[in-house]
Amino acid sequence: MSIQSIVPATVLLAVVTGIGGAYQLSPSVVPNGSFEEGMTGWKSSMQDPAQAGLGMSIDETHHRDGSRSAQLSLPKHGGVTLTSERFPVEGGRDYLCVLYTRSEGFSRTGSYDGVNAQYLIDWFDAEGKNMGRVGSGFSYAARPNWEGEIRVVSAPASAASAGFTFPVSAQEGKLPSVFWIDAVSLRPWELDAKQGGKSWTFSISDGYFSQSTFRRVADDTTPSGFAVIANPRFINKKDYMAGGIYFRGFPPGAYRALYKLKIGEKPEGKLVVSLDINPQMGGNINASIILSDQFEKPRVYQDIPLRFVVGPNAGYVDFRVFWQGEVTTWVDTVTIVEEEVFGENEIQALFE
Ligand SMILES: [Ca+2]
Repeated sequence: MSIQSIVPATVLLAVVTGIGGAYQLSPSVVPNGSFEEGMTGWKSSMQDPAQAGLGMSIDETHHRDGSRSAQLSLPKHGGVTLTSERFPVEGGRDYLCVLYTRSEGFSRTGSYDGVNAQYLIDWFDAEGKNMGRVGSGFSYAARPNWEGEIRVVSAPASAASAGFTFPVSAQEGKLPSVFWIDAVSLRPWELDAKQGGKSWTFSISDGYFSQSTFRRVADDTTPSGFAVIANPRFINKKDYMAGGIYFRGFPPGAYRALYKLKIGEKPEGKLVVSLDINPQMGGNINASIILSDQFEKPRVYQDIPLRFVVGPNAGYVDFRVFWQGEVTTWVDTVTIVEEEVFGENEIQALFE
């Protein structure tokens, strides 16, 4: 193991020791995620490269880990995109994504002022075909201190490799802006649900769905006797089959959402739903696209899991099911199972 892959591990060491070794954090699968080897494993591209000072460099002054970080500069308008090379991942596996950023310029008010930065993870199958993308936007306000982003991401079952993309752009930006990135990691996330952890169940037919598009129907196979149905024979619109839960009861910790879903038929490779978990503050903290192949059989409810980590200032959290318009789908409940509640040490190590 090289130095640069050891260094980011120290960030999470408190987590490993803080809860008696329940976490088994493997090394990150992102090559040179801390930019200690300069641009090895990364490439950048420019939009409107004629702008003086627009660009990407390795910064040895600012760093969250080691002695270097990636610096993306936007003097006026234009864009810079930093992209990692693709690295192998295991399909169907959960990964803990942690990365750190800081910024100058952007917006003085905190609302959008023409400058935008985000991170994206693309999944690819063995043939290199894009299997989907997850990610999130960063704060519009400048953040002079290094801040961590943390989320659990679930590699699609057919994923064989993945890559990070960080686009930073200024369309009508009033402030020259600089964005730094460091300690980008993706680690296999092994934590199992703890014994006796709390759980919360939301019955979607109680009203947590888009009622202008979908219907509550009787379903004797569910505990409540009701479910929400989406049938492409009658509905030609993609919409939220579940959402609006806005639950505030989570202490900072690791959780697993179980979406109880059923499909009417099992065609090959059809999009059924996309799932996402959205806190009030910050972008979504996990998302996944669910294909018909992921269901064992038609007409039987199955719990589709999606794991997530909640920080100290998440606000409410919403659990959504977005129907893709192709396969008859029922949703019964969303159940959230506690995996681990973080103590002060873990919160400090992961979020501060
Ligand atoms: Ca570094």
